[in-house]
Amino acid sequence: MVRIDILSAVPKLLDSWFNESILQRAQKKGLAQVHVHDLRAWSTDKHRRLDDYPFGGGAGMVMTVEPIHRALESLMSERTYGEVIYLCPDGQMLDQPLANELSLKGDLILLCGHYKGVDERVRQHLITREVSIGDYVLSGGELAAAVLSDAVIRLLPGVLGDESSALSDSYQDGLVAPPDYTRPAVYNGWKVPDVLLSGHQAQIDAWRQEQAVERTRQRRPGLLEDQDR
Ligand code: 6GU
Repeated sequence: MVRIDILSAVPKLLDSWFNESILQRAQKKGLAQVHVHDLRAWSTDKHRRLDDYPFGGGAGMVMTVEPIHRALESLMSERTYGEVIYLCPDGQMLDQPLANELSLKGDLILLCGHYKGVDERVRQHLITREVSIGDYVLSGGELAAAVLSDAVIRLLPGVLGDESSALSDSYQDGLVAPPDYTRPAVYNGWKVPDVLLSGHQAQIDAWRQEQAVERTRQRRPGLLEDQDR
């Protein structure tokens, strides 16, 4: 059982997400638990504020250290976490190898930034790692936390129906996935490749491998370069 605790200033953004989809199945099967916490619960401010003006001036607000520190102390007094991850646009880029690594870490805390982000001392002293989901800016870390949780939880043994399907994902072997087809064999004159109907498994496997390599060359040539590293 992997437990993911998400700290957010806007927890209701995430509640519906984790109560649907594959993630709900994983939770029902007892393979994962996701707990979304409202950071305001740890604010000592009389208005439950989580942010304040930046020292030195400038636009935007900064999330203060204290509620985050108190939230982390409270969670970490209950159990040991493998990582405390701050989601931010300048973190390490999430890719499949990182998702694989995080799926082996045990319980995780995900801290969602908002406004301009958090006081730098949170990043220096309270977290173990910083992750981004891509080179674009979102208005908060919640979507990134949902993306990261999905990528990690679906890798846990037993979450996907077909045990092999997480391993045949795009990117898992450093290639994008080959094309899939289902019935009918001809639709509107559009035909399924003959080899897939041939019943010849070795030829089918070879065709899929060839397609995966060719598609990777066309769409994600960088993945082929990464394999030489
Ligand atoms: Cl983790 N947070 C925000 N605010 N923007 C992002 C991101 C995270 N990853 C990519 N863009």
